Formats: sequence, structure tokens, C-alpha cells
Amino acid sequence: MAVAVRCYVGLGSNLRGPVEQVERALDAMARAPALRLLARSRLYRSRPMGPADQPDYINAVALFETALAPLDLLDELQAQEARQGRVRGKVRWGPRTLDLDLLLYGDRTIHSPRLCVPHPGMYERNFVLYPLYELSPDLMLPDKTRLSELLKVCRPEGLEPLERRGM
Ligand code: ROI
Repeated sequence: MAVAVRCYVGLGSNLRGPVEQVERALDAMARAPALRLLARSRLYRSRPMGPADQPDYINAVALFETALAPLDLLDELQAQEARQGRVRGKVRWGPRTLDLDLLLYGDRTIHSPRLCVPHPGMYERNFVLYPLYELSPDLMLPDKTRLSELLKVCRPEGLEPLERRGM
């Protein structure tokens, strides 16, 4: 078996019960034979990035270990989006039922037609950086940028951790 790699996945939803969408995806990924869930952040409510006339999002970040190759992991994430009936309007940056974004795949940098890692949007998105910091405050990105440095210039405006629901 290939060596296991640590991967971070960003989760986001703002349609059809966003909290349940994100929790359901986390449960499914925790059960997926090819993935081992190591840690997950709290849920965060975030103001939409993109058109403002859409509901707030629920976001979280999860840390996995997997032996899947990057594109196989992407297939796995997209299959889960589809299982949860991914709905996405025609508007660019419009609302969606579930987004599973591969943020980091070990310390690899990947530019392929289907996949860019690190996720190009993650550097300035508070709804990615803050949950990521919760999981791995000492994280260094493949280009040697420290997560803590990115956070210094990333305001938490519009971002709010949700209380954890009872177990
Ligand atoms: N905005 C927020 N707050 N959270 C998201 O997960 C999110 N995802 C997106 C766009 C439309 C860019 N905006 C978002 O894909």
C-alpha cells in the first residue's frame, strides 16, 4: 500500500440544512474505508463570499490520512458531494448544498486541469484559515508560508464558531 498522506479538506454549505449537510459529510468521510479522519474543527457560520443575496454558510475543516492519490481523493470527495445531492445554481459563487474542497495534500503542490493544491482560494478565506488553525496552529504550507502569518492579515469578520451540540 502507498504511504499515507495527511490531507486537509474544507467543507461548506448554505442550502438544505447546512449544519446537517456538513455533519453528514464528516460522518460519511469518517466511515470511508480509504480515509482515516484524524481531526475536525468546530462548525463556523460565515458570511457569504461572493453575491451577498444568499444564506450564510456553515464551514469546517477536517484532517485526514489517506493512501489515495490526489485525483482518487478528489473523486471520493466529489462522489460524496453527489451522494448528498449537490445542488448548485448557475450564478458564479452562488449558493450550494455541499462543497468539499481539497485544501492540502501533504506538502504537495499540484496544478492539473481538475485539481489545484493548495486550494488557490484558501490563502485569504477566513472560513478556511481559522478552522485550519484550530486543527494545526503550527502548519506550514508547501511554499513555506506559515498559517500563523496568513492569519495575521486575515480578519475574522463575519465568522462565528457555533456551539458544539451535545454528543
Ligand atoms: N462563502 C463562505 N462564507 N463559505 C463558503 O464555503 C463559500 N464557498 C464558496 C463561495 C461561493 C466562494 N463562497 C463561500 O464556494
